[in-house]
Amino acid sequence: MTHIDGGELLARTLTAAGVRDVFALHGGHLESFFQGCLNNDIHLLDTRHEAAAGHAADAYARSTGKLGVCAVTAGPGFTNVMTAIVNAQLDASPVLVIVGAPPLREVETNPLQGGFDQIAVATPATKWAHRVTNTERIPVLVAQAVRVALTGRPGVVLLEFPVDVLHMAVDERDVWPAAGLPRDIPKPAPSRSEAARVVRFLSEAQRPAIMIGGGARSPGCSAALAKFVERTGIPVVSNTRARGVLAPEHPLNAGSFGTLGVAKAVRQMAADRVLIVGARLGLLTGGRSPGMLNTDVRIAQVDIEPEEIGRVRDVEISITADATSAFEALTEAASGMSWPDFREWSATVVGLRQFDSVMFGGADSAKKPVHPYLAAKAVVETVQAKVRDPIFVLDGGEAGSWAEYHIRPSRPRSLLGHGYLGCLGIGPGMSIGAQRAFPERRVIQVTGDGSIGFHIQEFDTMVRHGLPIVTVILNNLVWGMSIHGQDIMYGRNRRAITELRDTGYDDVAKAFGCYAERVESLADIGPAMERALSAGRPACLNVMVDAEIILPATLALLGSAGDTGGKEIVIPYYENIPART
Ligand SMILES: Cc1ncc(C[n+]2csc(CCOP(=O)(O)OP(=O)(O)O)c2C)c(N)n1
Repeated sequence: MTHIDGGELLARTLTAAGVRDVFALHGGHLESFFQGCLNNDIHLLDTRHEAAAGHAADAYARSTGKLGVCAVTAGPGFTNVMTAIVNAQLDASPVLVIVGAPPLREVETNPLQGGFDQIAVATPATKWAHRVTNTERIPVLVAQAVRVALTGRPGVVLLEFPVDVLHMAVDERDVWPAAGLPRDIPKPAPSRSEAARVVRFLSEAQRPAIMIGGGARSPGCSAALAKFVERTGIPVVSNTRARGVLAPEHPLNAGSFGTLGVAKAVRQMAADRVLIVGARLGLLTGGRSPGMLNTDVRIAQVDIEPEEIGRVRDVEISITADATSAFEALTEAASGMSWPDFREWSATVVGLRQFDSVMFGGADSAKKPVHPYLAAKAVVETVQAKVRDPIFVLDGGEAGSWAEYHIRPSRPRSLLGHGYLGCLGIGPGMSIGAQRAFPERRVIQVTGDGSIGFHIQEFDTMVRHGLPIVTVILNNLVWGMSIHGQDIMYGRNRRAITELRDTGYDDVAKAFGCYAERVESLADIGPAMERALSAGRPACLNVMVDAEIILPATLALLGSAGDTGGKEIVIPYYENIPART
């Protein structure tokens, strides 16, 4: 008779599911699992805060498309990881969170690190959250968790392991095997008639566009999408998560969703029909406002999650499908058809994708502190010139967006940043997760001086684990996006809690063991970046940038830049409220 404990069962099942890496921070509640990881060659990467472990697991998932896993202790470990859970869940990232708990045998005894219901807290924030109460069933429940995380619209699953359940040794013959570990992820496809309808719908457009989101990162989608647009001549815009699905130099790549707004504002040309694939309607598609899409735009939407289709706006054609299968079916339906000539329209939108250079390209390059657009350009262009297939992680309020203007990912899953949670402080953990997933690629984090403060201690994790991440802090000595909004709404003499000081973040990074520099002029940024990239260890550049420059998106998020002629009550970041008189 062989006995086996819960931690070993958990580690073995994860191994069977293909898990090789777990991001964690120690807590005795999970001790038998950590021992199981040692036995099963699961690599444990320990961070200095549980949120960073969660963000790392999330980034591992975002950058690979595979399951990301983190393990945190009962009580405070769980509450600390909560932010990362919500951040991943809102962006449909497949993450398994393993959390400890006091012994089942001791419930309601005011135990250590207990006294509240973790599953009740996690349930509304996850796809599935479950308390494992029986050691013999660990493999089958872990298999179920993996399946739920990865199939349909991916998401976060949380399994709570009370310490007695995890440390209990059971007779191996009583263990339920890990039935149902996913082999292939199901890929629903449109029917022929659905595909034909979409193709007809697009062929009757005058100014059609394809909008792709995170769902378009599914395997094979890049090739399927390229084939479809080359057949039809329809330009493509993407949100941050889908950047790189279509090659940056592709003649039909019109950049970000924002290009559609620019085409409206600058050329008075609006898309009349759009096909939205794997992207949710809402914040990122301009909400209900006509800034990006006219209110009468006609929409066909493809999503793996049918409930998502039609949110905020009316959708004429709804299709439940995986993005790759959808583009394959559409290409088939489109073959043999003759297509209208969209060249003038597509050349217009593609030509506007670098409108930022019109707005900011002429900024004074000798000025100190440096214009953030130019600083970010120097950082990103140096990386893109020196490094093959870098991964960028964007954090900060405005800082990351300044960098995003310049980033041209040559493949999908290479640009990680904010999603619906809009959560500052994701950068260090995400960089760690991406670097662990791709040890041979370079990971560059661009963040703000406010944001780096949330998890500055993760420089220690980078150093201990030999992760040569380069962190660039665009330092404007303020909470930039916050102070800009505050100034516009209430005036510069009404500042409240939006100012910071000239902290030596580079000194802090050095103390943790990083290579670090303070950079004050534009001309120094490129060479400093080269030194950081070749330092052979984690590095940090503290780049002084001009606090007076406002990111266009900050103005857009304030609606009418705060000047509504008294007709609206300005609500930062959301729809203004009409003032009824
Ligand atoms: C965790 C969290 N706290 C607070 C906010 C609100 N917030 C949004 S942008 C911003 C300012 C960011 O400042 P910084 O990181 O210095 O970047 P900058 O805008 O100056 O580039 C703040 C405080 C948030 N989004 N997330």
